Amino acid sequence: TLNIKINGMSYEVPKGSTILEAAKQAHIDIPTLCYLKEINEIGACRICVVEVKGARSLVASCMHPVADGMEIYTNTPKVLTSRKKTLELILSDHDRKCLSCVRSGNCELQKLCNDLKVDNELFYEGERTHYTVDDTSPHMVRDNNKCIICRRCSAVCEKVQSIGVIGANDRGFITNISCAFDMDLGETSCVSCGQCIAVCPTGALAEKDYTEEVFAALADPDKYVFVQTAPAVRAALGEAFGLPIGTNVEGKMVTALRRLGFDKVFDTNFAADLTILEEAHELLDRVQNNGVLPLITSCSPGWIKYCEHYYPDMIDNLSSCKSPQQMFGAITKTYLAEKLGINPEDIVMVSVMPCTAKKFEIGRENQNAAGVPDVDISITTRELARMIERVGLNFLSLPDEGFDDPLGRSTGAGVIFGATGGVMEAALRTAVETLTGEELKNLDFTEVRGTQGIKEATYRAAGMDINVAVASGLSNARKLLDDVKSGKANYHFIEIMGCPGGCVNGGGQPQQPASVRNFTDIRTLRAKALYDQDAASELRKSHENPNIKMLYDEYLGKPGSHKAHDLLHTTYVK
Ligand code: HC1
Repeated sequence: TLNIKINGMSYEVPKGSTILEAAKQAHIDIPTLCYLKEINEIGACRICVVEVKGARSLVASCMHPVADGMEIYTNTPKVLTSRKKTLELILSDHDRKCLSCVRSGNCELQKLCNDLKVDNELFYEGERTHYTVDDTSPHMVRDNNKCIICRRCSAVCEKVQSIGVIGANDRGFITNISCAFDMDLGETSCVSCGQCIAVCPTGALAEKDYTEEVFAALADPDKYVFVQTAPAVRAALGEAFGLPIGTNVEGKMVTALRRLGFDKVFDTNFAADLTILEEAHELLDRVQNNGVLPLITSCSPGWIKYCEHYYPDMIDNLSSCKSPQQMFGAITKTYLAEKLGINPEDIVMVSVMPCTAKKFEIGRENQNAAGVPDVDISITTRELARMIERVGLNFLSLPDEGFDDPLGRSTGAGVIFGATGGVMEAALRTAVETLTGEELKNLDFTEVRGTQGIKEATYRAAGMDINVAVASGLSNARKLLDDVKSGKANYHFIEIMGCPGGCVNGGGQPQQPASVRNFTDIRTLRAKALYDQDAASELRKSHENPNIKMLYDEYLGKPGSHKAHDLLHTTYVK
């Protein structure tokens, strides 16, 4: 450890800490803007400056390591004035329509301006840049008039997702974050993952908001409006209402949806169970009949688009299963519509997802089992939170209610889909029991749990070794696929999720500010909510879901049947 002084008080801090980290241990939150731990460590914005005795100028605390005997001052007039000036300069070229901004109330810039008493927004009023809003991609809107050029978005796009479709163009006053050759985002190979939105400190990046369309459907007396909620939504929606990260709010979420006016409140987890039956069947079929291996999961639409763009030679490895979101819509508009005696054209299927790429997925080809789109509107967790606020529902005091039957019933295997490794674990529970014909003693495949970017394991069943791997975050997917292609790795089954940590960390989840992200393992906390729900579930294997059994008995026949293929499987673009 090292001995240092902060604001005249002595502290012992670990060697290798930055000043920012050392101050955190001393209960001092130094403000940051551009800094994102391990993603954007560029020390550029100068909000986190502090005085260090003996240094010639103020230093950026996010990057500056502590040294033994260092004396640091975080709150001198010089420091506070410098931070305020930086903010005034940012505001001099910032669209200050805070009243109507989607981030009002959780904008990091707004909070800093309040905290640092920036009381004259026009201090450096003068020339302004003006940008056209880019709404060309299916999932998001980019408004550079609100961009502060912190570069968090481009760092996450390039380093975490290994895509890099956005970056700084031009220089000086007109520096702006945009695509190569000023192309629209919709023209690039952006995969719609929304990780850039999740890290944006302001309202410059936001999902395309479809809340008005949902309200309009709810108000239409001729429509049956059904909703499905993704596994990971329940683990994060509470954050939008101030609950601690990792609080499972499934019961309140269901109640809120019912009171918003949805005719049926269903659970995507049901379709996650259905996916497992189809995908486990596909895996065993490929293993036993010399099919293309490794089989790779297909639930994450950001990953699918990435594969189509960057690994077109591996398209045949993708599972032909539609994602649970799409299977859900397909079953609702065929099986359920027939059961209820309603016309699929009169159903509006809304999905609530932690994901922005799901907005893209609903418009893909070959996703219309009943001749109409399987899913009509996909909204994010954040949009649902806004709907709840708009109608004045007091979320925190709502009672807990349960999902509707029959598509609200699910198992613990379905809920863990929302965390990296969860689809693999759920599939193994079913595949191993199917292969051996025996009941598994231990349902926890702990080797594939956890937030590491790449995980590997080998399981022995019915005399054969099953090699599996799990990757989350697209740069990890790239590493794994390169190993597969070079012959360095040999797997039967791979799970890939586009977002690092899986859907719990999706681009549509409530945004946590960098002050939280830099010091909290958000993914692990949200994932724990799902694993706890699984552990507490009466049924933990997809093939034991009684309503899935009923669906096969009454309608689909067997997993992999002709009808199942017609309704639940899809194709990809090479
Ligand atoms: Fe996901 Fe999935 S787990 S993709 O991460 O397979 O979005 O939560 O809904 O479709 O079930 C997302 C989550 C989600 C699908 C399921």
